[in-house]
Parts: sequence; structure tokens; C-alpha cells
Amino acid sequence: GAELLAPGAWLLRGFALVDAPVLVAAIESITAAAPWRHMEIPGGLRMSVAMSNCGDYGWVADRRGYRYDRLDPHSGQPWPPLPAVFDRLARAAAVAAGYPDFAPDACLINCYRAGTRLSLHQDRDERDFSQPIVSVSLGLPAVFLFGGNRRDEQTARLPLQHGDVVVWGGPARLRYHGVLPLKPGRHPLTGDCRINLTFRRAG
Ligand code: MD3
Ligand code: FE
Repeated sequence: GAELLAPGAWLLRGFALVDAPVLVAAIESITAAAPWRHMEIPGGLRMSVAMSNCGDYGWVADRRGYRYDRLDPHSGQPWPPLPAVFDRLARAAAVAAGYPDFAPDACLINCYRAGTRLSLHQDRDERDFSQPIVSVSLGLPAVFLFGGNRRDEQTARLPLQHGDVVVWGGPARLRYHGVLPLKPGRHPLTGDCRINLTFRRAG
């Protein structure tokens, strides 16, 4: 069953478990075409999370800012297409959380290794905040932080395991969130990393 985390935010424990081996195999072929990279952010620092994308749009950061782009700046080519299994899973999770109209056109793929963290931020580069974001956790566990609609509000900690899916929409769509530094470990499917997929409607 779905667990309500906050108004608009649903946790679907294990929702991606049966698809996980197929998802990880698809991520391997996506990152063969659009390799993992540590994007540079406007201050000039490099993110500790390694990223790739698939779908019609990919999220990119560089010294000029953040945006969605149809082309991978690394290759100049379109991002690999969203695999059918990704699209099915993301839509099914959105339906289960009460967002039947979700149609993802972008999937950001994040890779965390020991010590990798993601500092508190909002996802606001998308055009339509009425569409939710669906996130899928694979591999090593992590502690997710979710805050309020302002950076200075208190944060809650949520441990996320392999196969967990979270849907963030409605009043939760613009909440601050982040990930604590990953603890070292090994997972039979992903080795020494945690992979997170975030499905979005970007365009
Ligand atoms: C809450 N990724 O890629 S997913 C990101 O685990 C990102 O890799 C994290 O934050 C990760 O932008 C967290 C969970 C998530 C995604 C989007 C949200 C939570 C969210 C948007 C609004 C509120
Ligand atoms: Fe985010």
C-alpha cells in the first residue's frame, strides 16, 4: 500500500523491486551512450553526484545555470530514449499516488557512491509544477531529507531502500529536499553505488 509522507507525497515501498534487474540493465546501456558525468554548477564547483539522462529532455548544469536540453552536451546527440519499462513504471507509480495524467518526458539518472551527497534544493526547472516527480531508488540505501517550502524550515529524514518509489506532487512538488552522504556498502545489483531515477515532465 501507499504511505502518505506529506500532503501530495506518497511512498510506495518496493514498488520497483520486480523491475529492478531490468532497470539496472537499461541504465547500463543508457550510460554506455550518455556516460556518467559530474556536472559543474554556476559557482564553478562540480557535483559529487554522477549524472546521466534519458528521454526527450535531459537536465543539465554548467557555469551558465541549470536547464533541460534535448541534446547531451557531451556528445551533441539526443539523449537515449526513455525505455518502455521506465515509462510504464513511472506512470503506474503516478497512478497509484493519484496522478493519473503524468506523462514523463525526462528521466534524470543519479549515481551516488560512498560519501556522495545532494544538498538541500528545490526542483523548479520544469515548466509545469502541476505534474509530479516520480523517484525510484536502486542499490545501496540512502537517507533522504525533506523539508518545507522554504530552505530554513525543519527537515525530516526518510531512509530509502532498493526498490522504493516516491511520488512528489501537488503541495509537495516544490518542497526542499536532499540526500545525506551515502554510507559505503555493496549491493548485488549495483555494486558500490545507489542509483536514483527521477521522472519528470520537463517540456
Ligand atoms: C521532493 N534526487 O535529482 S529523489 C534530484 O535521491 C533529486 O537522487 C534525489 O533530488 C535522489 O533532483 C532525491 C526524490 C525527490 C525528487 C524530486 C522532488 C524528492 C522531491 C521534488 C520535490 C519534492
Ligand atoms: Fe531534487
